[in-house]
Amino acid sequence: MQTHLQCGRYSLPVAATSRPLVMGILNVTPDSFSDAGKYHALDAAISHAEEMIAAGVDIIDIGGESTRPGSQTVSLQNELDRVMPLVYALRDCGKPLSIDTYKPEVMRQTIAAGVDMVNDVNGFRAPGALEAVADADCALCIMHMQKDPQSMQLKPEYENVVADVTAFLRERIAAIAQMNIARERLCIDPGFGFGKSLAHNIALLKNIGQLQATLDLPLLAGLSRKSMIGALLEKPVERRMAGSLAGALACVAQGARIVRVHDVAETVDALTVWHAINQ
Ligand code: 9MG
Repeated sequence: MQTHLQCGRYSLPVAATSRPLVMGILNVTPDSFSDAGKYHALDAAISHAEEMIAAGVDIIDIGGESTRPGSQTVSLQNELDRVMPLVYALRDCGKPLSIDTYKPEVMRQTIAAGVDMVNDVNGFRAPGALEAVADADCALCIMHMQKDPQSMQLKPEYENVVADVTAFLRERIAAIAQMNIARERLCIDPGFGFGKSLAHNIALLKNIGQLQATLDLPLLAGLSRKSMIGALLEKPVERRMAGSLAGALACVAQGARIVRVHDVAETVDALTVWHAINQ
C-alpha cells in the first residue's frame, strides 16, 4: 500500500509505521435560518474547529447535510450557504479540510475554495461526481452505502456483507481509475451504519483487515457514537465515547489508517498510546 495519501495541499502519512490519522467531524446544520442563527452556527463551528486543532486533529471533515438514518435532504443552495463560509474561514487553518457531500456542485465549489478531500458517503455515484473531482488534486474517500439515508436502515440485506462491500468498492475504484484519477488520492470506507444491521456492522468490523488487504488502499473507519455502539452498550448517544474509542482501536488494530470521530482529544490520546505500543 502507498505510504502517503495525496490530499490537496497536503501529503498525509498513511503507512503502518505512522500514528493512525484522526478526522474530526464538524457539522454545520443551523436550526435557525435567521441571520443571527447563521452567524451563531458559523461562530460555533469555527470555535469547534479551533478546539479540534488544539487537540491534534489531522483532517477536519465539514458537513452541511446530515446523513443519519431517516434524515432529510437539504437543497444545494442551503448546503452551500452552510459550508462555504466555513471553508473560507478555515482554509488557512493549517489542517487539511474535507467536505462531506455527495453533491457534485458542492464538490466543485468547495474544491475551488480550497478543500483538500472529498468524503462522499455515496461513493461518487451521482452523475457528474467523478467529473467534479477528476482534475483536482484532492483526496477522495469512497464509502459504501446501501440505498440512501432515508431508507437505508429499513431492511438492509446482503448475501455476504464483507464480499458485497468489497465488490462495491472494487467497482468504484475501477470507475475512478477510468477517469485517470491517481490511486494515491484514494481511500476506502466500509460505511458502518449505512444500510447495515448490527450483525452486518460486526461482520464488517471483524473483517476490515481482510477488506483493506484485498483492495490495498488506506481504509477510513467511522464508528463514532453510531447506533451500533449504542446497541452494544444500550446507551444514548451522549454516553458512547468509551465505546467509540474501543471501536476505533479495533479498527486501527486491523489496519485502518484514518478514523472519523467526534471526540478528537480522547481519540488522539488513545491512538498515541496504541501507536507507541505497536511501533
Ligand atoms: C459523513 N459520514 C458519516 N458517517 C461516516 C462514515 O462512517 N464514514 C465516512 N467517510 N463519512 C461518514
